[in-house]
Amino acid sequence: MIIMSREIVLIGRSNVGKSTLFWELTGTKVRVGKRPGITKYPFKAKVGDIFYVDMPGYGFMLKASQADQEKTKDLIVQYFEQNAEEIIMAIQVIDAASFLDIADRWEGRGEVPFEIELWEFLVDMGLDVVLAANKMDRIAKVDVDGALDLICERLGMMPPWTQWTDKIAPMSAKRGQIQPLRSIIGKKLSGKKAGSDN
Ligand SMILES: Nc1nc2c(ncn2[C@@H]2O[C@H](COP(=O)(O)OP(=O)(O)OP(=O)(O)O)[C@@H](O)[C@H]2O)c(=O)[nH]1
Ligand SMILES: [Mg+2]
Repeated sequence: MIIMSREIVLIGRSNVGKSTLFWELTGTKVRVGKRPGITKYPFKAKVGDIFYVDMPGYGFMLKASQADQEKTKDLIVQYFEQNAEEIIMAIQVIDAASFLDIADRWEGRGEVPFEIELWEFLVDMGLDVVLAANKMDRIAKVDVDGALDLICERLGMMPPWTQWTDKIAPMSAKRGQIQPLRSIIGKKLSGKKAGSDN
């Protein structure tokens, strides 16, 4: 019998806090930076029998050429295609405080925001995708539910977001406030063993 490794992959735009979250989840330090484009290669750490994978961020990068950005996109897509069988969950991390502005800007230019394209790509692959709505500390308390409703709607889920607490985990990785995500991961790991069908 082949025992496959099981992976939980962190993915998202540059500078949203993937590596900060990775540290919270695994206790493994990877470089965290004020500038985007800090993580260059998929980086793995094992917790129990699960590999967590920190991916490079896509999107705006200082000093990165258009070609480099395309390379990062390709790397991400390829990673998911080549490792689809091992990946039990994809955690798409966003900066909840700037997600809507960035999406509006892209749509204003007539483009599909890449964060939305990526979400749909992962869902279409049949992966279990969870949204880590990070940097919630930067959103005023009174605006939190409204912002999460809009984000959830943008990703094709019917608001209110509170219907989707198995898919959307508000958090502040920097402050170590990631309980909703821990609970989603916990449920996933207790409900499913390696090699099961879905
Ligand atoms: N305010 C706030 N800042 C955060 C939070 N999480 C991470 N950051 C900050 O965001 C910046 C980027 O964090 P990283 O973890 O390096 O982001 P990344 O997504 O791994 O970036 P790349 O590797 O470039 O793709 C750092 O300055 C972090 O301290 C958060 O919850 N709130
Ligand atoms: Mg990183």
